[in-house]
Amino acid sequence: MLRFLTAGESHGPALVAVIEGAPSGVPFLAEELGQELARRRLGHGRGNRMKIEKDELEIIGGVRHGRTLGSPVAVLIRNTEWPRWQEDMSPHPGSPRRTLTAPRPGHADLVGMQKYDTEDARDILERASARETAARTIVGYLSKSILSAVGVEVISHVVAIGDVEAPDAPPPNPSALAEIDQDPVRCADKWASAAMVAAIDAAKADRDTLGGVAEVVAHGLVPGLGSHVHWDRKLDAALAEALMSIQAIKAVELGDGLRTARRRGSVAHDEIYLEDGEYVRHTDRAGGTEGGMTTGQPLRVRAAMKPISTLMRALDTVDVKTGEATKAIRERSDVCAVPAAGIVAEQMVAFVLAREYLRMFGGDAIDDVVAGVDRYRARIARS
Ligand code: EPS
Repeated sequence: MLRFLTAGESHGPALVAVIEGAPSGVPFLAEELGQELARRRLGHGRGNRMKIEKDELEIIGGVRHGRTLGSPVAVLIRNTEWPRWQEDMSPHPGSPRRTLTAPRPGHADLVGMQKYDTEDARDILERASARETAARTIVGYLSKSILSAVGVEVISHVVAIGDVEAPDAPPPNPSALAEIDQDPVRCADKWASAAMVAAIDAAKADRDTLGGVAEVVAHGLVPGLGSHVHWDRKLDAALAEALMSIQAIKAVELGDGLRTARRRGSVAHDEIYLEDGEYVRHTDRAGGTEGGMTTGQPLRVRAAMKPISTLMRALDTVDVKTGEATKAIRERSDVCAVPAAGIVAEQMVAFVLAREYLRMFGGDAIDDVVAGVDRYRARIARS
């Protein structure tokens, strides 16, 4: 079973990801991983740190000459900011120069301080930070490499920022990804993109922040990933869990999701036809899953991100030391991180899909997985 752990604080020396259960023979190249990490730093509305932070990576296990060995894959990303923080974030005994006692509404700060028995919000916010998603990108890169061997590609694009929405359009193909990545907000629609950039600039001028929605699309899937037989084997449930685990994600939608709830049954589903020996559906309202299993159509899932809770115009809070009303602490902050959240959503969807491929087709070597997929495809073919 493919699984992973990450460790590391936002301003600690490094982040690390350990991934276990990947087959041998999967291409794993530091240069490609570096490119994937760079994609996550993209996007209009990101703060200064993204200009400074370089994601210096080191592969420390599980890979030899550009391929996985079947042993745990471990990768370290050094925080280039560490030299400025090594005193404050030192692992050795001592005390910080100053403690942060004004928790930010919307963050893990206050509840974390109560739960973990600390009066310094830094003890909490350092790990709650979305910096952790850099480590998830390592997991996503390995997952995509497994998926690529079985002909699956996972991409993402931004469909809303604040109240600006991209017009409804068919989900983009993998060939559109380079252009999407070049767009300042990773939106496939040029007009909507310009309005999104303007909305971010306006929020910044007001010292405010913006959320939005990113859509992940996976092409080339076999029908039948996941299962109807039990609650914790349903693929849509696993996708929702994985996406909801991303910092600041407040809602997940499969296919037309909420819009489907408002339709009549006669126009809510994807009717089935047999054409040239293949089952086809001419609509994709369900988002590519039925009964908790993939249908073989493109998978389409959306994640909605709340506006970042660290505002330059700080929100009301209470100082936990004095009990007095005050303004929340202000760290440097991004105005909008939806384009980056879309990349992270891509990584988490890729992880869930790769895990399902390995669960369904097994194999300790990637060629065995591929052979299993080919055999299955041959069995379900109608002629
Ligand atoms: C983050 C706050 C900012 C972001 C950071 C996530 O960091 P800082 O407080 O150091 O300016 O830049 O994101 C990353 C470093 C990253 O790699 O994504 C937060 O509080 O979530």
